[in-house]
Amino acid sequence: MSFESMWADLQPVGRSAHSGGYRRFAWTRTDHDLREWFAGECTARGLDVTDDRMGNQWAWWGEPDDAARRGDKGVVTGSHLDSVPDGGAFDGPLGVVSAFAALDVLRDNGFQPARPIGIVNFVDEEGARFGVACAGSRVITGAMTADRARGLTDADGVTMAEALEAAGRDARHLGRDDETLGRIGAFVELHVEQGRGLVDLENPVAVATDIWPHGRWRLDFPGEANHAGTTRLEDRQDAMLGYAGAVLAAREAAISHGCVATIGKVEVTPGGVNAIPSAVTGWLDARGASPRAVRRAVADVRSMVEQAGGHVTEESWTPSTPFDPALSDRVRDRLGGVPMLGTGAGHDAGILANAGIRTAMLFVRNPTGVSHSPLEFAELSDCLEGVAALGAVLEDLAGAPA
Ligand code: HGY
Ligand code: MN
Ligand code: MN
Repeated sequence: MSFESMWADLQPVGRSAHSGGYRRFAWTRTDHDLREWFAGECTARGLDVTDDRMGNQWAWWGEPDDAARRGDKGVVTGSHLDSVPDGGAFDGPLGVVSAFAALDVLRDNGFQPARPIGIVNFVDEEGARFGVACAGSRVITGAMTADRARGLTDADGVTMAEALEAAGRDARHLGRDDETLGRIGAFVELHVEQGRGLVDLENPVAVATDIWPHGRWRLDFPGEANHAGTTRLEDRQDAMLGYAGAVLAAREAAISHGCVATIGKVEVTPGGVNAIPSAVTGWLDARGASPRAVRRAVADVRSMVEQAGGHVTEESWTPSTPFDPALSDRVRDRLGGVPMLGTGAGHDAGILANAGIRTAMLFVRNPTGVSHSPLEFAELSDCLEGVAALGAVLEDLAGAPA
C-alpha cells in the first residue's frame, strides 16, 4: 500500500460530483465508508483497531498497556477524515494517509520501536454536521461534556445521540476517556498547510508553533412570517435585516480589532422567496492572534445583534494554543531546522495540547494556500516529503528508550 494507492482509494469517497469538493460528515454512510477504509488499512498492517468512548479509531504498533507497565507511553500520529461542506481532499486525510505511509517506511527500514506507535482517526473534527469542531477530541478530553455532545443537532434536527445509535453505537458510552489519553506520551499531527506560509518560505514542510484563539457563536434573529408582496414595509418584522447587519458588522469589527471573522452558515425560516422570514440564524467564526481582539470583535457584533433584537450564544471557544515548545524544537531539529509557523486553523492536536498532552504539528506545503475548498492542494512530491519527515520524527520519538 503506497501513499499513492491509499490516496487513490480515498479520493472518490464522499466526493461531490457537482463541486468536486467533499461532503464527509460525521456518523453518515460516507463516514462509515471512511471508517471502514481506516480499519482496512490497519488490518492490512496487522494492527488491531479499537474505538474509544467517542468513536475515535485507534491502532497501535506495539502494546501501549505493556509500555504503561514499564512506566512508558506511546507516540501517536494521525488526524481526521471528515470535511467541511465541499471541502478539499487534503484537510485531514493527508495526516491519516501520511501516518500509515510513515509507519510503512519505518517497517521497511527494519525499525523496531522502543515504545508503541499509534495511529488515530479523530471523528467529527470539522463539526460540519453538529456544529462543534473537534467534537471527537473534545469529548474524550472532557473539553465538551457527553451530555452536550449527545444533544447537538444537525440541520434536520437529528441529535448526535440518534446519529450514533443509527451508526450502531451506544450513545450512553460517550465521555471523557482517560484510559485512551493515558496511552499518549506525545502526539504529532501532520496537516496540509491552510495558508501560503510554506510557499513564501519555499519549503515543503514546517513545524507549527501555535493555534490562534478561535470560537463559534450562534446568532438568532426573530421576525414575523408574512407575505412578501402584500405586507407594508412599516408592518414588517424581517429577520433577515438583523442578519444582514451582523454580516457587515463582523467584517467591520474584524478590521477595527485586527482579527478575522466571517458568517459562513445561515439558516432561514421558512426559506421561501416570497415569504418574509420569521427567523434567521447565522453562525459567526472569529479568530485572531490576540484573544482580546477576538473577544472585542465579538462584543461589537453582539451589541449590534442585540440592538436588532437578536440573541448571541457562544458555541465553542478554543484559547490560544502553543504547542509543546521542547517537543516542537526537537521535531524541528530532527528535520534539520525547517521553518516554524503559527496557524489560524483549529486541530485535534490543539485540543490534546490544551488537555496537557505533549503535542506538535507538521505542515505540508499547499501551493494554492486555499483550504476548506475544492481548490486545496499539495503536490505529491511535497506529500512524500511530509511522509519522510513524519517517519523521521516517529523514529526519533519512538526509538530512544524512555
Ligand atoms: O475550523 C477549523 O479551523 C478546523 O478546520 N476545524
Ligand atoms: Mn478543516
Ligand atoms: Mn483539519
